[in-house]
Formats: sequence, structure tokens, C-alpha cells
Amino acid sequence: MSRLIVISNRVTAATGEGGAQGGLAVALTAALRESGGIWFGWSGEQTDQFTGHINFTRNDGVTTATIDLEEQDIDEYYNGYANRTLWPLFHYRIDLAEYERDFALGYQRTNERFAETVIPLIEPDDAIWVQDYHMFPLGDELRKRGVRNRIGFFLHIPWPPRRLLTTLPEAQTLVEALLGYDVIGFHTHEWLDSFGDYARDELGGVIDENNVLTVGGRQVQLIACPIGSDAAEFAALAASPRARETHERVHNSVVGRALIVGVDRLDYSKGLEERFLGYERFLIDNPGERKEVTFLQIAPPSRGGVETYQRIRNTLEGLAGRINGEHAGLDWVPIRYVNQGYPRDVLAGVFRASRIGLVTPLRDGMNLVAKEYVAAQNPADPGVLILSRFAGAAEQMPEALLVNPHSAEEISDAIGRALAMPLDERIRRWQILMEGVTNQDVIWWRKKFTDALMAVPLTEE
Ligand code: GDG
Repeated sequence: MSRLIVISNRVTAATGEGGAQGGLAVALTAALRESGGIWFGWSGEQTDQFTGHINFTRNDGVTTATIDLEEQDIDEYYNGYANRTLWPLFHYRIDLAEYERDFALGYQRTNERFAETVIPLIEPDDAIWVQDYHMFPLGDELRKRGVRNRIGFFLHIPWPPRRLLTTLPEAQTLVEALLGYDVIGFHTHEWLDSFGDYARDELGGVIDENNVLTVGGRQVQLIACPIGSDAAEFAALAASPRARETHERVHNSVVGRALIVGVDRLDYSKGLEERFLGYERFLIDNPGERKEVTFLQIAPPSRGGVETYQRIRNTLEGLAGRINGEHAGLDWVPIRYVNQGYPRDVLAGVFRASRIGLVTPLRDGMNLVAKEYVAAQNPADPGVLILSRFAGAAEQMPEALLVNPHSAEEISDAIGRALAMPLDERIRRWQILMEGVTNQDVIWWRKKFTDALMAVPLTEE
């Protein structure tokens, strides 16, 4: 069996501490342990001058290989092109996207550095799996340097509609570079189709009934391969002692009220402002029920080096303060807004204690929180998932209450409906959702992708 080389911006190999890590780290670590191989990427550290020195560590049967980057690379490649250009554009926010040549040049340069540094680690039979939008050109850079191994790419965020993508000055170069991969995976058919539209209309590509794209002499297998959560592990976490203790604490703190929970990285794509306003609409529209609910939003800060993220933090603090100021009473505060992260077992306990999981991103590649919320529920008394139609997860989870996250009224109506939902309907919906998240979990996702990659013929000499 081939070794696997995973390449991603950040390397977060699981350390064997059980529940402390996210599903992606757990899945990729498991894959690497099974097939042998290396996880390569940026260490997250800065160095004065890029040397290409690789720092190897071996943990729990997995080798990680990381490099430090120069300040200019971090500014232009990571904070710049990845987080200030591609992330907003791919989440349909061209109003926030910054198009600067220096960012594009730094992105390209850093990808070339990744390619040059990783090549000595690659053996002829290895399969290479590149992750996410930080690394679009990497496959092509490896090909230019003579790598003929199977190389796959998985995109964790949405692919934008053709018309939006054409606003990016480097769009065509980026998509042409993607043709260096053998397999390109997307979470949903919607993202795959948007990519196909661009390849057809702008590059003259042809896509056959098996989703094989042909452009010029290159053939690329496109697949829709939705990532899953570590459902069984998360369900077990929800029954762990710390989760139970958390459940009890949170439950007691709401004194008989229904808890509504949201957990998101602090990011404008997650629709937090719209969610707060939707919840406020519920309070206004339902004076009889308003004191029967409490909304807990957990939002650990992310990407603090980018100004937009500092702005959203201020906006949300202001909004939570205003809503609480206007609606709170002597013994009730409508929103608990918490700006910090918690261990996964604590999160699992919070999910289980919550009658509603409110997951309303404006745009999201998949959204794993939706799946984790389902996995953590008590089968005998499950809560209700309210999910944005614009999360990739909506394609697989029609039994959730699907809402348009831009509409405060729809969010408000869905909260009302979830609170009134009888137990038998809650159980029926949850059972179908749980079957889905269990069958199509993160291990299923990894296998589906690597099977597709191993099925492509090797690039000819
Ligand atoms: C990208 C795409 C796609 C959150 N707060 C805490 C915490 N988390 C964990 C969640 C979940 C993960 O972080 C977030 O994953 P999401 O999928 O919701 O979102 P992104 O970070 O934007 O991820 C997304 C994903 O890639 C995978 O392909 O689904 O669409 O945007 O696992 O539980 N974990 C801990 N404490 C927290 O406070 N421990």
C-alpha cells in the first residue's frame, strides 16, 4: 500500500490525548498511522530568513514535518492572500476581498517554497493529499519539478460561482494550476458544479458523466466528498464525566429555561450578527416565551492579525450588549456571549444540555458543529438542529430545520417551531440525522477521497 503525504497550511496531528482535537486532525492522523507517511506544512512559527529547514517530530505513530516562514510570507501568503483575498471571495464576500498583487506574489512564492522543501521527502510510490485554499498552486509546482505521483486536492471551503470568481485577477492562473492535481474534492455538488462552470466557460473544459474534467491534455477527477465528524467519538465524549458535569452545571444555570447554543470560530462567514438579530426578533415576536429561553454563543477569536476580524469582534460585543440591555430582567439575561474556546468534552456536554443547536452561517464549506451537535444528543430526548441552507451540511441534513440565515423572521420562526416540537418528532428527525452523521463520518470521508485518488492511473512520463 502507498504511503500518504498530507500537506496542509497548518499541521495539527492528533497527540493521542483523545477528545482534545478536532475531527480533521483525528482522521488524517488515523490515515497516516494506517498507511505510514508524513504530514507536512507550516509550523505556525516565524523565522528571520527562510532556510527550508524541516523540523521532524514523531508522535503516536505519525511523523510531522514542519517549516518556519518569514514575516513577509506570513503577511502576504497567510494573512494576505489566504485570509484577506481568497477566504472572503470564496465565502461570497467580494466586498471584503482585497486584491493586491503583492499578496498574490507572496502566495505563489510561499507555495513554491513548500514544493521545493517537501520534494526530498516524497518517494516514488507515495500518494500526496493537499488540503485547502492555502495551497491551490502546490500540485502544479510539484509537477513542474518532476513529481509524477498521484496528487489529490481537497477544498474545505465553498467554491464561488463563476461570476464572482472572475473578479479575482489571478482566477484563471489559479484554476489552471489546479489541473496539476489528479483528483479535486469538494464538500458538495453545488461547489463542484460552480467549479465545473468555471472550467467549462472560461477554460473550454469538458466534463463527462463521471465528473472527469478534460482541459487540453489534462484529465482531473472531480468528486463531491462531504467531510464528516468523528461522530462515535463525539457521542462517547458527550457521555464522559466532564461532559456530564458540564451538562449539569449549564442545565442548573438556566433554571428550567430552554438553552439555545451556537459554537463558531469568530468569523464573518458564520452569520453571528444575523443570528443575534434573529434571536432578538424571536424575543420581540414572542413576549410570552421570551423568558423561557437563554441563548449561549461560544465564539473563540480567530485570525486576530486581520483587521476585519477585530471589527467583527467589536460589532458583536456591541450587539450582545445592546440586546441584553434592552431585554434583560432582574433574573434573566437573554444572551450569554463567551469569547473563548473550551475543550471538546466540555463542548459535548454543552451541546447535550441544549434544546436547540443554532447553526446559521451565511456561507460554509460544510460546518462540522452541526454534525457534532447531532452526535452529542441524548437519544431519548434529543434537541433540534436549526441549520442554514447555505452551509454545505444542509445537502446531507434535510431533517434539520433549514433556514435562510439572512432572514431574522425565518430564524425567529424556526426557534419557535423547535421549542414547540413534540418529543416523537424530535426523536424521528434526530434518528435520521444521527444515522447520517454516523455512517458518513470523518473516516468514511477520508476513505472515499483516498479510494478515488488511488483509482486514477499514474501520470505518464
Ligand atoms: C473549515 C470550513 C468545514 C469550535 N469552537 C471550539 C472548537 N471548535 C471546533 C468545532 C469544529 C471546528 O472547531 C470548526 O469546524 P467548522 O466546520 O464548523 O468550521 P471551520 O473552522 O470554518 O472549518 C468548514 C471545515 O473546514 C472542515 O472541512 O466544515 O466549512 O470553513 O470541530 O467543534 N473546538 C474546541 N473548543 C472550542 O471552543 N475544542
